[in-house]
Amino acid sequence: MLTTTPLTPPIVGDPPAPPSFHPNPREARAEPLPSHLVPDGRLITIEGLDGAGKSTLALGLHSALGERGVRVELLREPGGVALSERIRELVMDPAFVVDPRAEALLYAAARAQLVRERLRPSLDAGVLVLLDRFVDSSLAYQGGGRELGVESVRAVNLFATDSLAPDRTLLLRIAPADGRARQDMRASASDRLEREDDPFFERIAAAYDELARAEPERFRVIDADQPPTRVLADALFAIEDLL
Ligand code: ATM
Repeated sequence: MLTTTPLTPPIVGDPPAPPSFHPNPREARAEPLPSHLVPDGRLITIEGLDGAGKSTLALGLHSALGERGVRVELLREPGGVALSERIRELVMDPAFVVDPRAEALLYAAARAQLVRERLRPSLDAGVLVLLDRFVDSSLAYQGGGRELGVESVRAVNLFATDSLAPDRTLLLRIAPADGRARQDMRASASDRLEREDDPFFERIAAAYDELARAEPERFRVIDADQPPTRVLADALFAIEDLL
């Protein structure tokens, strides 16, 4: 049985180490590295329908990479920083009826803040960032699920992220009915999106498949209908070239 571990906000790993002061001038020259010598960080995003096991995989990858000595940080969307966590509460609250365009803009606003406040600085400091959902979620959920169209949602998100794109995207693929069944096994109450009907999730699944087909270099599709240890092994294999 799949075990899902709820992510408590904000999801963070080890923050980039601050530059340290060395009384010895030789050591001081060695650190911090000039910016052109700091290796680029990597952005790895994890995508899929609710119930696919993204959060379990994100936690597994975070500890596996940490054990290998990789400087890695785990964040989630919407969320990861205080403002975006507040937007998360709003956008997932079943008490609101949210217009699809407003919904797309709320996710984009949360994303813009995360990029500016956390994501860009970490990548610039050479950290590998694991991100549980990113722009592809908006393309699939709002572009496909809400039928706003992938290209219009993409345009809003290019603005929001200042065109930041993942180095690799792991798509956990699961049949919508199986994702729904896993969701139903959770003790927590359904959020606003989880209350949508089956065709909504079928459109999202189709949009994800289309995105993966369009960018085979960036996407790696992983069968989510496997034990979590197999999913983790597949994911590690899928990012090996970036480590
Ligand atoms: P998680 O449950 O994976 O944390 O995502 C929150 C919800 O927000 C999820 N809902 N369901 N079902 C997917 C949805 N979502 C979007 O619709 N668009 C987005 O851009 C993002 C990041 C999430």
